Amino acid sequence: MRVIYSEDHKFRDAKTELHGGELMKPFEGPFRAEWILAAVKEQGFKDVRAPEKYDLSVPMKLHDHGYLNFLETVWERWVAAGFTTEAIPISLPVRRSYCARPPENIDGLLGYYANSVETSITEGTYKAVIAAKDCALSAADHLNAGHHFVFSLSRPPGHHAGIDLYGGYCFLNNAAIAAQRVLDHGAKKVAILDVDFHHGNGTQDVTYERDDIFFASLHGDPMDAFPYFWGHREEVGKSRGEGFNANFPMPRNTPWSVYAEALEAALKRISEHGAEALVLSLGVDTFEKDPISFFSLKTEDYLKMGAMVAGLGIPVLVVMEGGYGVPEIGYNVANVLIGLEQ
Ligand code: Q9C
Ligand code: ZN
Repeated sequence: MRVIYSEDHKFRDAKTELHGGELMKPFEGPFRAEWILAAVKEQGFKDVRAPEKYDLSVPMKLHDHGYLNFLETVWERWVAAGFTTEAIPISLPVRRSYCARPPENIDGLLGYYANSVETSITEGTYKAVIAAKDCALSAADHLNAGHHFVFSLSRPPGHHAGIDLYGGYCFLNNAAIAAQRVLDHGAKKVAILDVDFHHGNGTQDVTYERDDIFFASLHGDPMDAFPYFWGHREEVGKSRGEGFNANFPMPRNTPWSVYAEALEAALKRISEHGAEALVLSLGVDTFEKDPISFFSLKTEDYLKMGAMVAGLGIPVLVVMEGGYGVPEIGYNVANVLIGLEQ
């Protein structure tokens, strides 16, 4: 298993996250990638490589071009408006508002492109976002070159990033970008399986009307869990994408025995789709000790998760999503990789 990793993730190091009515130290920070890198190396995954550099041509196939320009320029525009703190939106388009065009004012623009407001934007954010995208694309190129398993050990994560939306610690949809690269190399059908605790609303947004990318997400029931407004079972895709989206919401304290049944069902759907390759959006915030989530998976369960996914018998590109707070996140990730290779 090749690991793709860029030090540039460290440029995403926000000081603030709006949480419980206060600005706190963010759950998503550089320490996560450092813990994960140390654990996967310790567990024997020593082939760690830096990504190649890529332009925005693949992201431009998935994301809105105005949104990409916003990500690139938001910090300078925020500073030009006289602000010195991290950028947080205060006004968002909601039910019955007209968001037909992005406002010119930076304050309005932040809200226009946000799907939630805990994700403060900082000076270095864009640089790290670009590096994460490069990790995903490099990993895809390794898969395209014939490697059966590749791990993009990147941050910030991507699965909450929609066509023209950031939030949930995400900016560019790294998993969908990797899937697109595999399609561009000649695959006709791929799948993205999202096992992060949170519904992959961004990935669902980006793939919802497509029949070449099957998307399945296993997550905390949106009645009770972020992102709240996506992830119900009845969301099955639209127009030519109808039938190519599958959501598996689950309740509090879901243990491995229940989770494994949903995973089995999702894998069956992916097989039926005829996917030639899989992008695994791997969040380990399903762990029992995760500080912001409510499933009850244990460290050894991640071995079984990897083995079940490997049972598909197709190449797997693992993209890092969430998993917070505790050093075990590194061992949980390593266990998925070990399980895949068994
Ligand atoms: N204040 C990912 O796992 N809000 N994103 C949680 C804590 C946002 C999670 C509540 C959670 C985003 C990639
Ligand atoms: Zn998550």
